[in-house]
This record gives sequence, C-alpha cells and structure tokens, in this order.
Amino acid sequence: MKIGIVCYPTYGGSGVLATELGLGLANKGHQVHFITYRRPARLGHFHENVFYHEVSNEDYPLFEYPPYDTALASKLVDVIRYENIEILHVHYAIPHAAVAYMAKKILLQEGRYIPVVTTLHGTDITLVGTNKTFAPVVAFSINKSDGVTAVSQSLKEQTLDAFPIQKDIKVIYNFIDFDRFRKSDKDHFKKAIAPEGERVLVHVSNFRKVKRVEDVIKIFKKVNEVIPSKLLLIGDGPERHNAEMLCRKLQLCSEIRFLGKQDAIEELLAVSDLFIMPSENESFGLAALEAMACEVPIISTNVGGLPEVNLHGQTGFLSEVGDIDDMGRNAIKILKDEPTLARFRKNAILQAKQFDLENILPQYEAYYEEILRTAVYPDKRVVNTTL
Ligand code: GMT
Repeated sequence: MKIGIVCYPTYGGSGVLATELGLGLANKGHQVHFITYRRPARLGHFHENVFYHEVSNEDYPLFEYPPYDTALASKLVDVIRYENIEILHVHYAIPHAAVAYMAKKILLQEGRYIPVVTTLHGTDITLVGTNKTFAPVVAFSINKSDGVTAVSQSLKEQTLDAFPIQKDIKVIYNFIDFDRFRKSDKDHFKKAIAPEGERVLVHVSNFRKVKRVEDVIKIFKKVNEVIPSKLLLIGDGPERHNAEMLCRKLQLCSEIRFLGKQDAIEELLAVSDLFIMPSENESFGLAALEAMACEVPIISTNVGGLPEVNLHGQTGFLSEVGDIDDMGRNAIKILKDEPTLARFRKNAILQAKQFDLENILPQYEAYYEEILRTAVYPDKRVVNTTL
C-alpha cells in the first residue's frame, strides 16, 4: 500500500506513535509518505520505503497567523496526486482531520478519491477538541473521515460523549516495539545516577500542565523520606521552570536530575525502578507503556485509558488525581523490597506484551484494507460524490 501519514513531528505521544507506525509499516514493505512541517523526531535514519515531504508555509506581512491549514491541504493534494497515495492516515484531529477533508474534496473534483483515516490521540478530544473554539470542526471532520480510530476504549467513550458522532470508532491501542524497548544492562549508567544503589524513579513527559509534574516531585519526596532514591525527570515543556522551583523549595535538587529531551529513553528506563505518571488526563499513556516494556512498574492516576494499561495491584497502582499521599504510599509498597519489586517488574512486562507492535500493526493494516474496500471499491463514485 502507499500510505500518507500526517502528524505533529514533535516529541508528543501522537507524533511518536505515528512515526513508529509508519516505520513499522515500511518494514512490512508498504511505502510510507510522511507529510509534516518538520522531520518527525523519531525519523532519524534512511529507510528505502519511507519518504518525507515538508510543508512549508508562506510568510506575508498580512498574516498575523500564517495559514498552516491551507499550506498543509495544498501539500496533501500535491503529494497524493503525484505519489499516487492510496490512503491518508492523519494523527490528532486538530487540524489534521479537517485539512484532510479539504484535500479530499479538492481531489474529488479530479475524480480521485482518497480515503482518510483519523486517529484520535487524547487531548484533541479531551482538552482542546471540546473547547468551543474548535468543537464544531472537530465533530464535523471526524464524521467525514472514512475511518476513525481511538487509542483506548476510554477515549472512544469520551469522544462519543463529547460529540454527536455518527461514525463507528475502532479502538486500536498504542503499541510498543520490543526490539527497542527492553531491559538492557546499563550498569555503568546506574552507578552514575545512583552510586549508593538508591532506587531510581523516573518521569517522562512534555511537561505540560496536564502531566502534573509538580505531583511527581511531591510523590518522590514521600518516597525519599523512607527509601534512599533518585528522580530522573525527562522531557521539557512549559512546566519545567515551576518544577525546578519546587525542587529548590523542597531542597531536593541533589536527588533530582532534569535531563531534558532525550532520544534514547530506553537506556534511562533500563536503570529505573519505578515510573510516575500522575496525569490529570491520559487517553492511553504511551510513556508508561514504554516503561513497562523495560520492566518498570507504574504509579499513575486512574483517569482515561490508564486503567486499561496499568493494572492496579499487578503492574503498579492507580490513584485519584492529586492524591499524593496514596501515590507515595503505593510507590513505597512497590520499592520496599526486592521480591515485591521483581514481581511488579515481571507483571509490567507481561502486560506490555499485550501491546506488542507485532500484534497491533496488523490491526492497522486490516483496518486500512477494510476502509479501502468499503469506502472506495463497492460503489466507487456513488460514495464519493455524495460526500
Ligand atoms: O500528552 C502527550 O504526551 C502528547 C499527546 C499527543 O497527543 O501528542 O499524547 C496523547 O497521545 C498519546 C499517543 O496516542 C497517548 O499515549 C497519550 O496518553 C495522549 N496524552 C493525553 O491524553 C494527555
């Protein structure tokens, strides 16, 4: 298949997932075309089946806001036309689903039908999407997609609650590549980070408000009072400054390391004992899954799709948002002795296997095939012209 992929090329979960999906599809022989404004963060190496088309935007004194949507729609039309893309998969509804609809209508005038699959990732529904600034367009463009997927059952339900959706939404979970994410021997790292054999706690995110990074530090404080430990904070974003200020206030700076954005996250997860995800909202929690694949148990909240990933009492624990005391207590329960930690580690990797790329990738392929069959082939232009 020739597949077009649109995503945010940044470090956000939706961009990571979209890039890994594209690479996985390319490894299976599909031709994958990424259409984005920058090369996606995880698209670092040459692959014979991967193509990258950059969306450039025109600056003009009149534009206070350069019209990215228009630039992307035009680029999509161009790439789909000349590369003969068969199916377009857009990640994150805003603005990608609406832009895809625009490109589809333009191409339809030429008698070319491009089926569009939209994957909902989370904040495009739960935070930003329901905002009245965007809501009508989000609902409309989801309904106009040929196929819609959500990354958890919870996100599907939240979407159906929030919008008048007539489309069937298929749940296809986030996935993990075990070739990359697995526990490896990084003893030299461990010694550098925790020279006295301290427990290593870790948090990875884009440091947005929704991630509640300050809660991570407060939970760590509770653990640190009882168990010798270190905290690694990986990623960067708007909340970093506040997090640093809190470390200073709590006099924890010598126990906490801010590592910024990292590419080889798996190497840091390999030396970690516990992952903390106290998010206010989380449609799935890809960062938690990456940790679990490296045998790291999870302390998380119980929101969104997290209970579908983190099994309470087995792979970690779930708590109410903001319940620092409970999360602190649970963290100590897991870290208190080696046999308990080993049991949680084992359960974490077993659960992560449910989301193995090898299982999830064929679900996307089958879904594309179904969309191509039902949206195009049975009654071709009849379906097309009624759009
Ligand atoms: O919050 C992030 O990490 C970024 C965000 C995004 O849309 O880029 O991630 C969302 O998509 C991920 C991949 O599907 C999910 O695993 C995350 O749970 C989801 N984030 C939220 O719902 C807050």
